[in-house]
Amino acid sequence: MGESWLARMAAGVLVGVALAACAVGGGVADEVNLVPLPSEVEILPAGFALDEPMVISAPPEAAAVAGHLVRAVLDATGRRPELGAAGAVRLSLDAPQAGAEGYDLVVDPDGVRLSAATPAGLFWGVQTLRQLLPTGPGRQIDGIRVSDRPRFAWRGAMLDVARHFFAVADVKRYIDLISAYKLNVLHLHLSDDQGWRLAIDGWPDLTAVGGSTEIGGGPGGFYDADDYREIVAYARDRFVEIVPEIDLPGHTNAALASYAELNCDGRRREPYTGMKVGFSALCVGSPATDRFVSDVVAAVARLTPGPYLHIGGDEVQTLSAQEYAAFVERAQELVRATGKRMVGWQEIGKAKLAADSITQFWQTNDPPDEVQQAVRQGGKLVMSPASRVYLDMKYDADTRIGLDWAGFVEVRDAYEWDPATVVQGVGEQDVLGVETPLWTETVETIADVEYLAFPRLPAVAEVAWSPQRARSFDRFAARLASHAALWKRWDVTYHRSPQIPWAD
Ligand code: IFG
Repeated sequence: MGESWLARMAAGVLVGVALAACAVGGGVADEVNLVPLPSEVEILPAGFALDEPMVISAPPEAAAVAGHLVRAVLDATGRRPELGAAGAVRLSLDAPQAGAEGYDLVVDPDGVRLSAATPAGLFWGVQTLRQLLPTGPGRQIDGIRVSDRPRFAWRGAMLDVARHFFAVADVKRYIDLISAYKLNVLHLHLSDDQGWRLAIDGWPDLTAVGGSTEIGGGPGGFYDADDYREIVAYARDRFVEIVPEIDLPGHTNAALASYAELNCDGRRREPYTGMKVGFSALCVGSPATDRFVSDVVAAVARLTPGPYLHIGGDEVQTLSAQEYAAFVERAQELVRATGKRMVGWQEIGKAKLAADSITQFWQTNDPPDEVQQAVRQGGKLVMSPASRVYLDMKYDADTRIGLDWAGFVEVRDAYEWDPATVVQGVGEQDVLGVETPLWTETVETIADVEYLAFPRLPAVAEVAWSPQRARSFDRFAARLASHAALWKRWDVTYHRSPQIPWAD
């Protein structure tokens, strides 16, 4: 047994240790600047040269995903790949072991092979590939093998288009950015005290009056049915599900200012463009209110192909516990009659919930009784702890925009938590996923949205996608540092957090 045999054995042991390390945190997976961190990464000795025109082949069911890859390669390298039958870049749907959203990716001198069980899995694999592509022409994609599956099914962002209205183009831009980090839900907060943003057949003043205001007195705006369908289609083309929220029975001044009959005293309210919360509520129990809620739920359900309809339920300070619970239970009945699953902010835990209803945890300044009540009723949770993932929280005292009622939230705060242990009595099996809300009281432009979302949204995306045991902030920060180059190419406005060792 020569010296070389022993050396080879030692090398083999080292590689084995490295692979084991990456499975339990640190090591190989962290050497590649991928966010979210994949389940398994192996560095291969040789990569795929991009010196001749790239040809991509894909089955018909993956044609749309192949189109996204074409645009990604063009964006990165400046050269447009072709689609063909026998390409060196091959997408395939022959990996049933990848599950609903997983994928397997191999890059070596023979080319790029991306396989999944579903087009969604291929699309998430393409988002990983985007982060591996060299910038500029004529270089190579380094050799790698990735096998990746998400931890949670619901990986969401919420955009409040009620406090300040955001046009369809801005919403599409946000969908581009959240899907690049494998988020698959965009929750749109479509109504509040300051604005009603979705046209509802039979209730034209909701948008004619309720849609004409916003915080600060701007012109507001709203989506008609075609606008909303355009947003839904754009999102679904990127495997993002739109979850519409009509906030009820509180946060309803825009509706109360639109229709007198929704007010118990029969008088329309004045439009409100301030920032207070909790003061408004529908006249629950009245026939007019029941007809209103029934029409709105039916209209939103008809426009939404996805399985979820969010009815809000937060911060109702002017109803009794009984009135509130009765309203939530009626709204739940109306939502389920459309075939959708009801989602609501954590306060709905005080009502009787159907087992398929979903409760969204948010309020970290109060004890989590409502959340524990929801879990005791068999409900699943979406975790949005304000002190961790509310993107409208300031980074620090100097942040130009944002609020601070849940404290300052820097990128480390958004990263260093576990959805399965953050609330007593709530474990992994109770958690459907994670969602990062961005409330827009102080946020007026898409650049403001991007500034608050980056770098914290990629941090939350890793919490939602990656294995908990493999996550550490310092290694995440080192990986994320190189993404500034991506954000520069994508023209993303972002916060140069001192917690990230930016590469440039
Ligand atoms: N809480 C309110 C939001 C918004 C937020 C701002 C929830 C569920 C404070 N409700 O968060 O309407 O005002 O950070």
